[in-house]
Amino acid sequence: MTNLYSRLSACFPDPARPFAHLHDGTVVSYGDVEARSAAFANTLRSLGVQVGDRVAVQAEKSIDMLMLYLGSLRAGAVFLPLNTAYTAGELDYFMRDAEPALFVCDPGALAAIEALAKEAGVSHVATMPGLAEQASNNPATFATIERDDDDLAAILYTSGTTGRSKGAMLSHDNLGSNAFMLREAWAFTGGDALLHALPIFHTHGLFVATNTILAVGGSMIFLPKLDPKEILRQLPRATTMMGVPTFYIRLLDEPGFTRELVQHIRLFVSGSAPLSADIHREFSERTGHAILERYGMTETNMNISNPYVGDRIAGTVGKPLPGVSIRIADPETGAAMPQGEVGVIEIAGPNVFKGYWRMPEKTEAEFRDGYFISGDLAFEDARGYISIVGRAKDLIISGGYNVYPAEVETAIDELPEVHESAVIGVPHRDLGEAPVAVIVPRDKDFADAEAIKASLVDKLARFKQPRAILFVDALPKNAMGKVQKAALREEHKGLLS
Ligand code: MLC
Ligand code: AMP
Repeated sequence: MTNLYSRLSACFPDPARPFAHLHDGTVVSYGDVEARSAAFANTLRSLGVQVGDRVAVQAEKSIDMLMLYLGSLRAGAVFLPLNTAYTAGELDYFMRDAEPALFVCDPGALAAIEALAKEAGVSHVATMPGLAEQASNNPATFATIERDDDDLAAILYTSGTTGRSKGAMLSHDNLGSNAFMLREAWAFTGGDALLHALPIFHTHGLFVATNTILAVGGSMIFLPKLDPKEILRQLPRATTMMGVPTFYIRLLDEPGFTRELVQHIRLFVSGSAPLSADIHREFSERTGHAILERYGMTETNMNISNPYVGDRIAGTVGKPLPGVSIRIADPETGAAMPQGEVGVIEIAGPNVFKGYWRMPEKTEAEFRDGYFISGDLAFEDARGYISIVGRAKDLIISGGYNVYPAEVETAIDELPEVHESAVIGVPHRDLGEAPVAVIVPRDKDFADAEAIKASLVDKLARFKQPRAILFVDALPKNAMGKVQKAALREEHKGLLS
């Protein structure tokens, strides 16, 4: 029994028990999960989706999208969710690279997606509500397809420090092993009600939150997005919540977010970006709860976590999770660093992905002795707690979304007004950090930031677009001609605060 769905459904409770409480008051039961996921699996079959085919989805968060995810698992297809912020140019690449058998989108995007799909050779396009309606006309039973541990369950695209996005291939056991390990590590039970306000096109909202709840037969309060006022209204019904640091920063801005409101909550989890020790402390003082910070990646799911029972130390991500092997290595040689010294986090275990889709060389380059090289820099203290101190990779994390400066710089450098550019992450109270572009214009008198911003609108997803644009005569460079980003970051660190 290695199809992830079969493993999860073996833990489902009585069919009448709730799985999801929706925003409009609807309750989706475990019986509904079984029936709707079967109906979606049958719908995929009827559209000709074969075992191993990719099912790409770019759609607003909905319970139907979750049921399509489960239906895709059951049908043996490979689920490929895409950030709703991606532009046509970005989607064109994903379609050509992943060659999905089906692309599912929102109704408002249908015409544009159909045009792109035609060009890219994708034969089937459907809207999420259209597919849901088809599912309603299909049988509500389906014999889940048997899959092996290493067969693919999902592909999630992640950008890189060079060039194009890479599709991280995640197997049924990558996801299954992590979900079943997390339910123990974080003490989830069928009595849990998880407040779910994360997007479901990334690891955090789709796998960490959803799979863990399914693995205990618990329930979720399923919200469309982060709306702090709505969170305050729903918290009394919840037992636990997961979020990126911006979630907790925004909750602290709410005067109604009080100790009384959350005294019954058993666990707040933060991840996907660094949670500052100050916010951790402020949260503790306000609520009496120590947020449990954990560390993960698209390629590896969850790796390191503060303990459920024991000290949750602000500014650390805790210790390796059960079954996950972590080494802090010398970035050059791979040798283990002595305790207390900074090295790169390398990860091995059943959670580590199967490689990048159709990119064997890139995959090979990111492994050493069977360990995946994360690109995150960290040290381990005497108690075995790990603190992340920086990144060897040139990456900005804005509100939990990754922005690769190389991609933004390429888009900017293509503009006729620009000679060259450097994109840096600048501290931002709400988003953690946000991209800022430092541009050397071709004409030294050119300083039209708005024109540059306007030119990027169709090229880059909104969260990748620079929050500020600065014009300079020259970029600081070292003897090798490489831009000194650390100097730029230091110079502009107060720009967005
Ligand atoms: C939205 N915008 C952002 C943004 N999110 N800009 C920068 N960074 C972000 N993260 C833009 C919108 O395009 C919009 O632009 C404006 O900001 C406000 O939009 P919004 O829809 O009102 O934003 P909001 O709902 O407030 O979203 C912010 C957020 C959201 C932080 C709540 O981004 C979010 O839910 N992030 C979670 C990301 C996540 O799940 N990451 C997990 C990755 S998995 P304009 O121009 O229209 O004003 C992973 C592995 C692991 O990392 O370890 O978990
Ligand atoms: P993604 O590629 O979207 O999965 O993002 C993974 C990256 O998020 C990691 O490589 C880290 O840089 C970062 N990350 C995730 N969790 C944490 C955390 N708790 N603290 C610091 N960085 C984190």
